[in-house]
Amino acid sequence: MARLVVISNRVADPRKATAAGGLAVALGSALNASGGLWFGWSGTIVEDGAPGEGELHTHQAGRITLATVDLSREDHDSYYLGYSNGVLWPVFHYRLDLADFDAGYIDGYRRVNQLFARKLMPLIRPGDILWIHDYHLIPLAAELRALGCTNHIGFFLHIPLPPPLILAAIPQHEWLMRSLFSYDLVGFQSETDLMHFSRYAQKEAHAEMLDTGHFRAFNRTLRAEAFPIGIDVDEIAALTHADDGREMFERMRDEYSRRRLLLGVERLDYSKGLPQRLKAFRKLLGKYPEHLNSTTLIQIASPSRETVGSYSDLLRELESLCGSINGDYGELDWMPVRYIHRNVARKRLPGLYRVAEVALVTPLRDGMNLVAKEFIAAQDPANPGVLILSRFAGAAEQLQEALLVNPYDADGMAETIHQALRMPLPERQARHQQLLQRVRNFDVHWWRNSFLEALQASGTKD
Ligand code: ADQ
Repeated sequence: MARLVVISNRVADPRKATAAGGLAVALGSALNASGGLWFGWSGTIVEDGAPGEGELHTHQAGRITLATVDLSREDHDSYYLGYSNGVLWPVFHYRLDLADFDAGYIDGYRRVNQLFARKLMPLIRPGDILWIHDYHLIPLAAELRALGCTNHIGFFLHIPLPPPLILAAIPQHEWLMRSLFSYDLVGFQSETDLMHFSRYAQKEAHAEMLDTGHFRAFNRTLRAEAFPIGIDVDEIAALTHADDGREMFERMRDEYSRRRLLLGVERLDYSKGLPQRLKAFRKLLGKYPEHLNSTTLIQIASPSRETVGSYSDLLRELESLCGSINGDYGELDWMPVRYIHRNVARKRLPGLYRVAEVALVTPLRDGMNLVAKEFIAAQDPANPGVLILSRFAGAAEQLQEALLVNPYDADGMAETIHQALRMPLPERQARHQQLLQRVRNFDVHWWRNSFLEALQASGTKD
């Protein structure tokens, strides 16, 4: 069995399972089986560090070697805050208006990818297979190839790939897309993302489409395919019944025994459609008075990237929207919106999912959205909640039995929430059964195994 090397911006210790999450656990089990290596940023910022330099730290976590590199303040700010989260994240989520095309960022992005390649190269052995994750590291394979790496290298993009004309707004789009051709396999979340790649490759890069899924350009051939990421269904089910999950469920059920609960859970991010959701909830209360004094929206938004300007603007907008809904509609004994700007411990989340009657997963754009899948896995099949899902989440391609909404349409979304709250039990059960089956069939183990099988089968075709 080939040794697996995983490279991602952040590295998690898979032994700390419940804190690390399903993805770390799934990758951890593949790394453990092959005695693998996980490489990435250490999380440490060296205030006066030299750009392009960083100390390498290695330690063992069971059979897995964790190797991490520190970043200088200048590299962190241009690579992570600047190019990754100020250019690629907004553009890939179709938000050209929020992109900050500061000319200095790209240098830091390239410098850190070169630093990672230099530090990683001596750790790679012949026959290793390399799996690189996400938009922070698009050019890493090209940098490794420049240093002579001939191993199989795969890339998975966790966020959406926009249509060619949006992508083309990035001044370095040609270089970025050319970098993808240093991989043997490129994986996307959805068929839509794959279609955007295919259109870009053929129109802008004049790639030749070979047999299904293979593209040839820049003297290299790569395979591109959709591998929708899944969750560890058994892990979520077990957390639902474990002490913390059960305690959360019982406490919330008792506290809100006279209320019907709607739930939103995400990182606080403009891609998640939070203001639009709150406006729809306000419409619901305005149009259907039967929900006054009876329905509560619990909105959990964990802090995220707070030093990026557009995120602090969003925080203020949300606080003001929640304040005005509560001020206009609240009663002494009923708050329509409970907004919590904090992280909820992973082991408690499933209990919260289970107590909610409706989950509102309504991003404006999302690569996949695992909250939607976790909500399904945490339900009681005998009395399941209803999933309201944005048609612009990657998950919507698979979860067709959810109530699909357009998050830009506040009136339509208010109607759908009303419909969800009135849905008869047999319909809820039938929809949930189909959704659970799909979430189970395409779980995180399926995702990991199918990507790695495809990567192993791909050859380096120069
Ligand atoms: P994210 O944008 O972070 O991930 P998502 O997939 O919804 O989005 O969440 C990832 C994990 O974070 C989930 O396991 C969820 O439980 C947890 N989480 C979210 N909010 C939380 C909160 N407030 N408290 C505690 N835990 C919380 C990116 C892409 C997604 C893609 C994933 C995986 O943006 O589209 O689905 O990667 O590929």
